[in-house]
Amino acid sequence: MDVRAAVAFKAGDPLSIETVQLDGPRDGEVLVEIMATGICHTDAFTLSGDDPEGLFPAILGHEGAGIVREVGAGVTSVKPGDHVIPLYTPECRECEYCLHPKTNLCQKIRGTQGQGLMPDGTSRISLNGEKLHHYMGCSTFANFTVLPEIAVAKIRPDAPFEKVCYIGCGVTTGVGAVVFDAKVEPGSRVVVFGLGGIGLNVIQGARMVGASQIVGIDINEDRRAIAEKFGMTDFINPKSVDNIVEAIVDITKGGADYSFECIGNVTTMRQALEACHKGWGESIIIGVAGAGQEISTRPFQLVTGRVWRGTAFGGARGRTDVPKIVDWYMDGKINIDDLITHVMPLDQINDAFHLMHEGESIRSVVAY
Ligand code: NAD
Ligand code: DAO
Ligand code: ZN
Ligand code: ZN
Repeated sequence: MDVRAAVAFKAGDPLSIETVQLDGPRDGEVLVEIMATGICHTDAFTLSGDDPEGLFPAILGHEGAGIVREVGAGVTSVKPGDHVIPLYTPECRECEYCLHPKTNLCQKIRGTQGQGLMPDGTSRISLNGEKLHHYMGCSTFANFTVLPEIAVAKIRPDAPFEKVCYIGCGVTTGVGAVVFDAKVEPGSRVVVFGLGGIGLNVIQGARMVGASQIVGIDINEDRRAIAEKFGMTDFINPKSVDNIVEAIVDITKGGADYSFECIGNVTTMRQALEACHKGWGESIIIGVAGAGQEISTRPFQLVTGRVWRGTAFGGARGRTDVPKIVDWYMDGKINIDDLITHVMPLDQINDAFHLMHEGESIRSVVAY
């Protein structure tokens, strides 16, 4: 079938709106009509060429929501008409990782997904006979896409697509990092580096679980007001202090119980660790640093009880946890509406990248 898509032909170029050809779902796959997609920093990271796994030409996008239109042979968990959110971290419920209680990193289709292919090793997308790569197993910058059954979360039908698409990455990554991975306790002092599309969700996750102090760190002063709305109690602009680690240790009266790095900068990753409380503070890396970059600290930071860890997709098991997060939104426990600052048609998708780079948007959403 013909599909409207934004194609990334090569790193650094704007996306190009094209009519591409999409093959139907094969065994264990589903055809989904994408109704809305968010544009995440990670799409920009890949488009920039900094992503070591980036493949071109490709259809990017991994933060979507839509409706199942057709299912391939053997599909049992969803049917045409079901509303779903695509999962770049699938949940097969049978691999060694899915059966392990300490990870959400299902490995069932990891190899082919990393090669921009469906699990049978082929692509469903082409343009004038030339193969296009899938992206993160999702490719939501197209009004239809094909996904493995294990990579869709069935959600309630009354949830608005142009809001809950954000649960496909940013909301789940931020809120989940607090709830599923760090397991922040009520009364905790939390520090969040980077108040963008991820960090603001860390803030609202911390508020939801009852953190007593939530310190936000950002070089963009404009982020202060929105972060306060989401639960931030204190703000520090690193440009306004001599030593950001000392400033955090001071304001938290000894250091963070939990810090979250939501920028992707190895310098702020070190600061986030060293701003943790001696003896028990945990620093969780969410940001994705550029290819080849490395983190460092004095090992004595860890010897004296600080913990350094990371999280992908907020530790969420997609098919199980994403429908719950949709419920949290529909029940008013989390706020998505105020984070979606721009909505646009597909043919204006390049504006979303511009707004992100200028720091003018929190989340832009394409509504098909
Ligand atoms: P964003 O661009 O919306 O937000 C980043 C924020 O950091 C901005 O507000 C910016 O002003 C601030 N910032 C930049 N440099 C800073 C500095 N030196 N000190 C303080 N603040 C600074 O990005 P986002 O969408 O929130 O994504 C954040 C990171 O999370 C990215 O690296 C992205 O790739 C990553 N990510 C990770 C996962 C995961 O599962 N681990 C999922 C999604 C995104
Ligand atoms: O299982 O080895 C693996 C890879 C899992 C990838 C998880 C994604 C990590 C976060 C990247 C940013 C997502 C938008
Ligand atoms: Zn993302
Ligand atoms: Zn699995």
